[in-house]
Amino acid sequence: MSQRSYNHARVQEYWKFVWNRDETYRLDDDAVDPTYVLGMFPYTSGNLHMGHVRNYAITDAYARYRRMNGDDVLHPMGWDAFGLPAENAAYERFTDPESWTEACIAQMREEMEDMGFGYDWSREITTCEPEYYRWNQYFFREFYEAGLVEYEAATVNWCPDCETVLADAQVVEDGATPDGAQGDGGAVDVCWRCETPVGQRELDQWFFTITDYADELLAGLDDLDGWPESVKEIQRNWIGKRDGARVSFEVADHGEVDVFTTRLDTVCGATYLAVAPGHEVARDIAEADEAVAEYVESVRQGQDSRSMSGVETSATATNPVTGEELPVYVASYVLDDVGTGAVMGVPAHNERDHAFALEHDVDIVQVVEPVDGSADGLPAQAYTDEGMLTGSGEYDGLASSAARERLLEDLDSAEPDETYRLRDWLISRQRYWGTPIPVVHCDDCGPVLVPEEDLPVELPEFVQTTGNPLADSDEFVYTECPDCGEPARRETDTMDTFVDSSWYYLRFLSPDLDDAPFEADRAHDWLPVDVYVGGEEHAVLHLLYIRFFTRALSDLGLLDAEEPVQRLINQGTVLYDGEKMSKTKGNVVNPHEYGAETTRLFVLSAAHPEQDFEWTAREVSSSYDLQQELFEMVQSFTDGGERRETSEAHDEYVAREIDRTIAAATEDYDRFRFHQVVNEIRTLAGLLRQYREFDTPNEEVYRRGLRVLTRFVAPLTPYLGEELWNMLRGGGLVANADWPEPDHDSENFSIERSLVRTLRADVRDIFDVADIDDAEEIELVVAPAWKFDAYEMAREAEDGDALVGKIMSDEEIQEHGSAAQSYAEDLDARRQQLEPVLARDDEYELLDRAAWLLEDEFGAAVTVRKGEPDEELSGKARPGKPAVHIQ
Ligand code: ANZ
Ligand code: ZN
Repeated sequence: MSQRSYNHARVQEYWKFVWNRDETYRLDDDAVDPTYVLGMFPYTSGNLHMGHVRNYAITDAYARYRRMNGDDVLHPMGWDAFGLPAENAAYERFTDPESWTEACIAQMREEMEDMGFGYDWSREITTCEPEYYRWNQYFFREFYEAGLVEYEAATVNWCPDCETVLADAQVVEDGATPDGAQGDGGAVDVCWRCETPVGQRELDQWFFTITDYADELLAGLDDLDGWPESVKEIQRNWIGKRDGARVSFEVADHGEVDVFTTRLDTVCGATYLAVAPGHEVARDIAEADEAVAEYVESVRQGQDSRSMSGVETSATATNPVTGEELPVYVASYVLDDVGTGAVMGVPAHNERDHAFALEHDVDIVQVVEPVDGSADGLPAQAYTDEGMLTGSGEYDGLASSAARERLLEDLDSAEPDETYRLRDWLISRQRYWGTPIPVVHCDDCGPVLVPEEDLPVELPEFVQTTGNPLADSDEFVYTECPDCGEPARRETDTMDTFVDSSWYYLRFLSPDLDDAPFEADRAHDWLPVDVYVGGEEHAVLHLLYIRFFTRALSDLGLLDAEEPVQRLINQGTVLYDGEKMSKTKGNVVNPHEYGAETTRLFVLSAAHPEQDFEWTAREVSSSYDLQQELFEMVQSFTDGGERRETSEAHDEYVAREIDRTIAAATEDYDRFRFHQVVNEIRTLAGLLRQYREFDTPNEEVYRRGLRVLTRFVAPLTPYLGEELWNMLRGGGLVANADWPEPDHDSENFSIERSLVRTLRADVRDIFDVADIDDAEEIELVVAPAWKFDAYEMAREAEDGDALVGKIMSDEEIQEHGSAAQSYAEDLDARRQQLEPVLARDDEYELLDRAAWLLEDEFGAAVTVRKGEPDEELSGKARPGKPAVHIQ
């Protein structure tokens, strides 16, 4: 017999060829039972790293499992191809972002194919292609017309030397590199190109008004049962809803100023009013007051970065409750776009107000004290907890929450209000490698949308420049106004790449469509994505934007889905020596170092997808060994050897254990517990080897065992799966094979498993404790029938029942006298912990079939019998726990 060992490389090449030739993973357009399995598509960085491999091994294993269960599985892949790193690489390598990106994609696609990921490559999408990004522009238009786009001044980084706007990532600390390590505190922010210190500027920028959806996005989280709690909590915090009140203060000569507060109960402690530098009243006052004008300008220029800076104005405000006159400040810590852009300053009870008051010598007036009389820390620090009101006239003695309610009733100038931490989504980027924003600026008409028929607005050719290559291209910039036809300038900002990834999951459904971004009917059939897998770092930006887009597109009538993703899995981190594998730490393991399938199998077997795990060479090699072992088993089976046709008790045991493994592994697959699947595979393989050595195996049972093993391993190591399936003459590809089903009812499977497991452990203990080394016989005695009856009564008893009396009132049990009495008492004591057991005959049969395991392990003959009522061994036996007698 020729014994080959498993040749990974050859097997891999062969089946890769077959899959491509047969388009095995191509999804039929007329799918009827859709399952959409998606991994977050990668940024095109050049190489697959271990994080990618883990991410995509998870989706691939699950997609393959669902396919074998008969689903029409959509499992696509594409490229998040725009972004700043491509631009940086172009400068470093004197090339252009497009060529660099193409090279990265070619490399990554090849590595993915080696890994055996079964993608429908006919649906591949690449976000930097005009066929894709034109739809970003289309959505921009749709959003604009629906009022979801704003064009507003915002502060940006500015390099005075390059005379250009810098993205945050282009601002580095002195001495660091753009993608690089963080310097120590106190370092200066400089331009990544010329190292000139960076300033701030106010420029008009494009925003998507995601805040219009703050409420919906927040409420929607409650229905996302398939999302990890942690991600939902991060999103909740990010949206940051705050309930409070809007109160208006009368400011002499400037009218009413509204403030937003979460602590209306502290209103009597307000000792000043502060408005943001961009607030109407600040601008108003600045017209007549030079000091204020200077301050506002310095903040605007980014020159005043002291956190508690501010300037007192000559204006005064009236406290609506106390009637006191309060000073009015313009202060930079009050943010323009939070709440109303104005606050009532309560230094005694708010930390920022406290710091401001110390800096500017404003009064600190306590109006809340701890209910339990504990220390409040004032005046050295703010007391920010709730408590009981003091110094608040008629409200004294009320608890904070009661005071807020009363004040809301009493004050005409106050009403309930809420605010969010969430800001609008700034999508403008002053860089080249992104989707051009489809707008033309006309001196007469202002910003005008590029008409739909003129889309896409394509990127001009890349040039190496200090500024924005789009702005450097006259051909790109100078155009005509779509409205009036006069000369006009194109917008030179491009879109944040998160726009690209906010709807790509829809494009996979109809990747070649050229008159719409996606087909609404198909989206209706396929959404939401059944399983979405990716890193937790995307908990907010990407996963919030994709939810926003889905809702916005539905409101625009383009889609009818509220949420894009049903089940979200954040894969854990692969660690090396306790740290995340990363280039900068120099602790990366190249996924190809150990061979594609060994790596796959290891990352899937090491832990639950959501758990972190440590990369260890020893465990990697055990993944390698498992593949060799399975190969050897199948090979020696198909090479021939003795087989038996007859069927005995131990064959039946193995047959049923195969059933039990099918049930367990199937449930594990359903719950993404691939590491448990691997345990099931190892255990069943071990059992089959033991069986083969114990006796000439029954042909049918053994073959079935190997075929089941092959189908279990196929989603994890698909190349090996195909090879084994082929050797076993399984018929067709294992990728398309049917998932195995148990031959028997699975109801008692776990009871059976644990009975045998406990029994073997018990026998081992007895051998150990009694120091037996050559036993002749092991006798297993099933408990007498009356004990099973009593056990059943105990399990069925209601909480209040007097159990002992009830059991003893049964005539047949009664007959057994004091033995019955003490067993009844024992059951009564354990009545909360009584696990279900098999019926007596079933227990007997199970033991009879499992007897060979003991025979094999302990080298003794095993007999199994049902105990007679009054013999000694019966006294020791209990349901689910046979008596063991060793001679
Ligand atoms: C008065 C007050 C008294 C407040 C007090 C708090 C405690 P948090 O604190 O994060 O829940 N605020 C409102 N608008 C603001 C703006 N535009 N810029 C900066 N701060 C602003 O957020 C709510 C609080 O943030 C509000 O409640 C307000 O200060 C401040 F003992 O009002 B509070
Ligand atoms: Zn015009």
